[in-house]
Order: sequence, then structure tokens, then C-alpha cells
Amino acid sequence: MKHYFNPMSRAVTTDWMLKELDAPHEQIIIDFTDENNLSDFRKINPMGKLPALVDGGTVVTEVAAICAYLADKFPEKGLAPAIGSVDRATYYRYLFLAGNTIEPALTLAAAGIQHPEPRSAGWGDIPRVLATIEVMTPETGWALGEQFTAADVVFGGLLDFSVLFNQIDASPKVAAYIARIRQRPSYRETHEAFIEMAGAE
Ligand SMILES: N[C@@H](CCC(=O)N[C@@H](CS)C(=O)NCC(=O)O)C(=O)O
Repeated sequence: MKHYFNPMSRAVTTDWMLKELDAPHEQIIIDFTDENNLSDFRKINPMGKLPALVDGGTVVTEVAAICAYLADKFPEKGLAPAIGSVDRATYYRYLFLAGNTIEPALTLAAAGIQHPEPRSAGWGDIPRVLATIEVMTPETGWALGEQFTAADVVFGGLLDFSVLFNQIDASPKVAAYIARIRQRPSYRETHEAFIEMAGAE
């Protein structure tokens, strides 16, 4: 597998997932400042966005899709609940909520933009998103209880970035969950620059 990566991008999240799985892969650095590099990369991902994973001849993009795919590719590592189980439904909910709802709402809010009609915008508005984050953040352990899964990499990873980039103020429950995330050895190995940003923890 080839993992297209830059250390100051969302590809850090998929790098963390690869590390959790100890998945063999080739790391290919994309330099956002090099137009030749970017034009070659756009042949892989026309969005020109990282991360991207290429497995055989298949391109996978989107953080959540890559993490979900990798969890299923290495089932022996236990980072996804069984297909057809109710836990799998919860797992999908976390995976889709992150990119479809939380990210657009927080990104627009950070730019000072508010959709005029939250009922038709799929991501609603900030009060609803914050209420949902609060309810869905686990009090102890992980999104699915005792089993750490790709849902924590995607949802927990997004909350971690959202706090680091001052997009949300973490409630005590969210802060405690992020603190658990930051203690994972694979997180620490892949987030050095971000750990520094957050201060020594
Ligand atoms: N929806 C995408 C977002 C990816 C994304 O926005 N990546 C940024 C880096 S964090 C990027 O590659 N930006 C470069 C560009 O848009 O030119 C995902 O979940 O993977």
C-alpha cells in the first residue's frame, strides 16, 4: 500500500491508524509547495487533498474511508466491530458524523460563516453540533465501550484537532477523552508536532 502523506495535514490521522494496525506501507510525502509534485498527485486524487491510500490499483481518499478500510483489511487487530452487529451501526455513526457534520460546521464557524438555514444544511449549526459531540463523547473508555476502534481514530482525532486549533472549547468529558487518545503510543508516535503545539502532556 502507498500512503500519500504530509506531516502537517489530516494524513497524520491515517498515519496514526496505520501505526495502530502496524500495517506495512510505503510513505509518500506530498509537498504542497511543489506544483509538479501536486500535479502528479492530482492524477491520484483529483481533489489534490491528503490523505490518499493506494492499495493495488485502487485509490481510497477521505480520512474516515481510509480508516474504515484499513480496520477491515486487518480484522485480526480488532479495530472494527463485527459486520452486522449493532456496534457496527454505532461505529458507522461516528465515522460518518465526523466528516459529514462536525467538520463542515466547525470549519465554517472558524471562518466566521453561518449557514442561513440550519434546517437545510446537513451539519445544522454549532449549538446542535456541540450538543451532539457532548452526548457522543464516551465518559470512559472508547466510542464503542472497551474496544478501541477506527471510530476513535476518526471522531477522537477530529476532536483533538478541533481543540488544538481552538475550534471548540472542550468540556471536562471531551477533554478527558482527548487526554486518553493522546496517551496511545501510536498517537504519540505520529503526532509529535501536534503534541508540541499542545504543550508537553
Ligand atoms: N475530506 C477530506 C479532507 C482532506 C483535506 O482537506 N486535506 C487537506 C490537508 S489537512 C489538504 O490536502 N489540502 C490541500 C488542498 O486542498 O490543496 C478528508 O477527510 O480526507
